Amino acid sequence: MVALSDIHDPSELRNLSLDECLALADDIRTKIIQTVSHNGGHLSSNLGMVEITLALHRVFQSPRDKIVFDVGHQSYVHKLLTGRYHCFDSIRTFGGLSGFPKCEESEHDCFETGHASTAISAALGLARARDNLKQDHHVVAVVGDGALTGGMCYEALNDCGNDREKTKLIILLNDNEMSIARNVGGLSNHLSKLRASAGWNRTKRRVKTGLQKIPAIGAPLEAIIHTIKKSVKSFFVDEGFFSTLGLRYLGPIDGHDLPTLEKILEQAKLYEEPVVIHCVTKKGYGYYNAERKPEKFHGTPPFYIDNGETPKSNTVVNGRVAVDALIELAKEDPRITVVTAAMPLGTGTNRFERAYPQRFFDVGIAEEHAVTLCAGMAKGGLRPFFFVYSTFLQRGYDQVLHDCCMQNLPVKFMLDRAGLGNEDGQSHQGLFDFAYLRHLPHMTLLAPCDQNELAQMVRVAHELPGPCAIRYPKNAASMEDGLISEPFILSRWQSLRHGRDAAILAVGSMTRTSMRVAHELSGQGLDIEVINASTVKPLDEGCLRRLCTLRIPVFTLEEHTLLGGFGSAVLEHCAQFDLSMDIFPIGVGDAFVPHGDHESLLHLVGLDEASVARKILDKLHSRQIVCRAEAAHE
Ligand SMILES: Cc1ncc(C[n+]2csc(CCOP(=O)(O)OP(=O)(O)O)c2C)c(N)n1
Repeated sequence: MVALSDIHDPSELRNLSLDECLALADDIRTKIIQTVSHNGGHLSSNLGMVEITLALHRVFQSPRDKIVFDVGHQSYVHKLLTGRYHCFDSIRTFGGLSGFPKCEESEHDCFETGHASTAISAALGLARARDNLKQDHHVVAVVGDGALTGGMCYEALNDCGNDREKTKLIILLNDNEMSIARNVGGLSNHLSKLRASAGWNRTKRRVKTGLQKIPAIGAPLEAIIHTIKKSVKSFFVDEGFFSTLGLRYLGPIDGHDLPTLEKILEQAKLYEEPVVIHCVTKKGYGYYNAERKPEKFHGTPPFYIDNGETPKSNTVVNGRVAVDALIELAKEDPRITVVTAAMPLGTGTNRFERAYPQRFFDVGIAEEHAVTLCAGMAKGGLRPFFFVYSTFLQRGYDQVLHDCCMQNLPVKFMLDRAGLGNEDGQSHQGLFDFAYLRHLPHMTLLAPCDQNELAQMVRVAHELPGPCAIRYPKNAASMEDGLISEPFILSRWQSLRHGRDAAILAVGSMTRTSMRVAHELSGQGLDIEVINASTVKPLDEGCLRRLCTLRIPVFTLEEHTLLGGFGSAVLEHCAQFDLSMDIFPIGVGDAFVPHGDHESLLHLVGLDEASVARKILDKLHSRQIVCRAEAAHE
């Protein structure tokens, strides 16, 4: 038997017997379970993808043939089979393998993903490039039924069905009936009907025997296609969605049945047009705890393999604080509704669903739709709150602008996972929200420094007549209570510590850092004021004027990109209103930030306490403020 550690290239898989492949499948599952139990990561999606990935690599010749994984969170098996076994233990750790496809890691990763529903568009683009450049290889998009709730998929499928330009493309739909949570919506219902109307188990058997009758590869093409049509047509039933779009549909087939998968993929290769292969899998397949709780193990922190438990933590994540505050408010105001785009658990809004099922809406992975849905709700008299990760609202930019802000509608955006600190890496860092929201007329932008302030902001945001976004990180660590003593007032920044040598205008999670830095620098005789700039738009003009009269250097500090961020806002304001001050923005530079633990990433971008202190000290040295302070101290 061949060991997984001996597979250095997917081409080696093609010589293996079925038994060897099945043994390999077991090894892959064991390796993934062990690694994810240690590092955390996307477990159940990958366990469900083992046979599909083996089949893909046995039938296609990567890297010549291109395989695009939608979202990319299910690419661990692919990584193990494409020469990354020996560094797989490092997955999702700082400097280690990414949890998503990364072109720089391997020539077998042909397109980078992280956000959902992009694979069909990307694969169609690769296919059209192939056609125009007169190349000859296969392109496969691997898409989950959850990702298929995203609007981009429909735009791409519609384009695939374009009669004039039909091209050779394989879309492998991995249908496990789950997004992160149970999948939602009409298409999901349609897939269920396909499974049911095909008489799923019966079809499974018939397809198997039917396919066994199909001649082996190398038989004359026409004979093969004729046989496929005869044998496949009677089993595969879609007269609905995909066929209507002009796409050939094959399925449903058992996505854990390796021989059947390989046969179907071989047949799909023969079509000169787009083919959808509908595979049915079980999320978490092969690990009891993940099969039982696929949502919990979709993206899991480290856990104990024997019982599936995660180490207990006493911290309350910030999202939960925000949702609980809203649950309270919703008692008083029946107009409050909550919307999520397929993230009820991650955003904590499943708690709101339990309290108010009729006022909760999971729209699937459909951020653009969610925003305009909220705009419609607001126009219709409701008070919607859209809980969404900062990075995923990037999708809904035009909807925020065009549908919410232009009409000044009371839609509230609760931006979770703002800032750094994500093992998921570049695609998931929440570093751009101020920049993509700040310039929109009517928008109010808030960033609490602790959980108490977050809860207060929910109430204040609710009372605002227009759109408002509150951004907060997941981690409670930088947001534990105790920083603010006065109530939150819109556009009124609170001074948390007085000082006469310099001031730090700190935003959100950076407020605690600023307090520590100021404390540390006080040991060197520096007296630094720390201001909690919790309203990022509109700015606190009074505070800026006061700082201007003090004539001290002002540092802005934010866990956000410098371009277009809070520091930029302060600079722009001061330039516009002739407030003459020395302003030094500190934040994230103009580069994508990779994956890693929060501490390492803060250090990497220079936002850890030591780096911030050094930056401030250097500036003050260069301005000779340090020498003055030292002299005064002595
Ligand atoms: C635009 C966007 N919104 C939300 C997410 C978060 N997310 C990651 S995977 C996932 C579910 C994907 O479900 P599916 O495609 O069926 O794959 P499965 O994990 O079930 O195999 C979601 C909602 C995302 N990656 N991108």
